[in-house]
Amino acid sequence: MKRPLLFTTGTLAFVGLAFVLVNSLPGCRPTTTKTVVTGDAASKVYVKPGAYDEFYNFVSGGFSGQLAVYGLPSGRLLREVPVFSQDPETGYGYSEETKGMLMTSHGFIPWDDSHHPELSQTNGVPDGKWCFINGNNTPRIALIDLGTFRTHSIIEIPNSAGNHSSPFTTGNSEYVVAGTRFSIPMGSDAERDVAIGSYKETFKGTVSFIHPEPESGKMSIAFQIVTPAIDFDLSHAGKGPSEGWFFFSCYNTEQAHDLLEVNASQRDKDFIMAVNWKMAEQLAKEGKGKRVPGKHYSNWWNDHTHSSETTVYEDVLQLDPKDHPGLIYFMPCPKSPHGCDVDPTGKYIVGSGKLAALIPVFSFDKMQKAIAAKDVEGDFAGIPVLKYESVLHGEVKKPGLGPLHTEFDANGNAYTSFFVSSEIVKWNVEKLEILDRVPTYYSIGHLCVPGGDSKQPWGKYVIAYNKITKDRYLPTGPELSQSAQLFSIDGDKMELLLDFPTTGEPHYAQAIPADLVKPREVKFFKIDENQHPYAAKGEKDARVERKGKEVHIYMTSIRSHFAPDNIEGVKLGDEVYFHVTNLEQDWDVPHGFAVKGAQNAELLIMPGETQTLKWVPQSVGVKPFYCTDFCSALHQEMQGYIRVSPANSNVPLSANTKSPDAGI
Ligand code: RUQ
Ligand code: CUA
Repeated sequence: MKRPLLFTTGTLAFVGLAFVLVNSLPGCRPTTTKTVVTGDAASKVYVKPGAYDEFYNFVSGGFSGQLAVYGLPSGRLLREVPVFSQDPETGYGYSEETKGMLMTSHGFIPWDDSHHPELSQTNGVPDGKWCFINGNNTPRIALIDLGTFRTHSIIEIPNSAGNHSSPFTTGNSEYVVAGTRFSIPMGSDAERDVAIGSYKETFKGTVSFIHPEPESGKMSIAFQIVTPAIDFDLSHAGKGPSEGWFFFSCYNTEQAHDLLEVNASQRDKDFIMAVNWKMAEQLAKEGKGKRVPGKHYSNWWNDHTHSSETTVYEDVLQLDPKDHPGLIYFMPCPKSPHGCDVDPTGKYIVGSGKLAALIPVFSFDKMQKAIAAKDVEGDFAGIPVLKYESVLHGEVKKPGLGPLHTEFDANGNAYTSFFVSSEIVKWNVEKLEILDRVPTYYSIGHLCVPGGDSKQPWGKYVIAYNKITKDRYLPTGPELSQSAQLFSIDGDKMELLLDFPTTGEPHYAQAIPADLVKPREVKFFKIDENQHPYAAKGEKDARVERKGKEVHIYMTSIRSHFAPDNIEGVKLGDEVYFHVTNLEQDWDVPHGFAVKGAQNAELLIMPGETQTLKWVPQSVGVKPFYCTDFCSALHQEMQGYIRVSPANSNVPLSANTKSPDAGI
């Protein structure tokens, strides 16, 4: 969804003439074009054949629902990890084992809109163990295991709608958070069936704290804090001195429920909400709060049974800040803040107001003093609102138009993206001085510095994720792929090195040195540890069994044959389950499995794994099946037949399990 304009005329008045000028330029091309790439840029991104990239870059797929992994500095696409969307290439969400990963209280959901990858952390630094990502549409958080680069668990967030402010992590991944974008009515059916016009009285927001178990990666909701009805946009955890707090940007403090474009842009300032999560954790431990209705699914991938497992929860622990003074505070923040970023020292919180002509930087220290001195300007729906001047470290003046997101380097500098003026601006956090600016092509959304939201940024690059591509690549019809741009930040001035296309719509992204991820790699699954109930751990186990209308085929695959490879005795009306075990015990030898007329997908089975394709034959005849992944010189011979007879046939069920390995 590439929208050339962030706002329409209804809101232009707020930003003024400069805004009109920029927006009326074709393709938002910045006026200060600096397209010249210096001669040695190519050598800085060149990764010679056979050599590895220095960083992994985990990039959200946006409306693709997936997570893409690129190498940096080359910009090479290494993998697309299926997360929230079915993937016929691997069978994810189609195989009997993986379908459960996409189950929710709304039933099976084959898609979502994923915005923010967030790496797990130890002591405030990304550790290369997991990558989290949010699903916006049907509120969920996924955890991707960086040993397998597969989705390992997905939890649904109840009492939430539009899980945008998510899944940012605390310093030791004790929690990842989920703040609702849309406030909604909650509770019983009668409490939820209310007039939309009663928004202010009956709607509520929530922010949820999700705990991933350190060993298993199973996720559960530790507690949920209920808030006045507003929209939450983004968030980040405190660190260092601000460890124990979480900060969320909020807009629509006008509490509008229609025409938000205009009606949620009325107030001069919205809020950053500060949450004392250590206090919330303590309250939860003490049994405070109450369990409220909130049915949700928590799905988990078992690497031994090669199957998903689901726990369904009926309720959730909710804490109401009205009962617990000190749990949350609001800090006024100009105007419709989007990004909410905490610098590496943990002393400063940056709010980026989409409609603001400055960047406010808040001081955690001042915030604590204001809380102690009860230095409030009033309350919002019962929640104390601290005084802007009292919590402000200072403002970056005239930084650009439409600030969205900020990342940091290790030298006290911040890099803020500006959608409207289409640029990255570098500034000093302590001094609030602008140091440099570079144009982006075009209309940057998020940006990423390796480790740039952590205690210890690795720096080196800033990558822009742009919403509009226009003339940057060869045309591909009405839709162009979105684009990323890599800049060096080693010197005082940012330097453009590379453009590369991205899949889906990149929102946020994170990058980590490859050396922190590589040692964790799983190269294959051990066949002895395969506990799949339908595994055939060797060709001697290959067989066919009938249970009423179900035919279960225990099938093995190894270079370059299936056992069994000829099956007879299936009848129209049967449901056939191909349980295929890949017997290989070597890296990078998946086998595929496809059968003619299958209405779901293929399977791509990793070494040592068992996966199941359900097939309901629609006609009589002999149907072929084959391996879809070119696995050996005789890959094309890796094939077989299954005979389908009429419903009343009495062809006996039989299977040819002879194989070269068995000496035929
Ligand atoms: S968003 S482009 Cu993170 Cu969904 Cu800012
Ligand atoms: Cu197995 Cu091709």
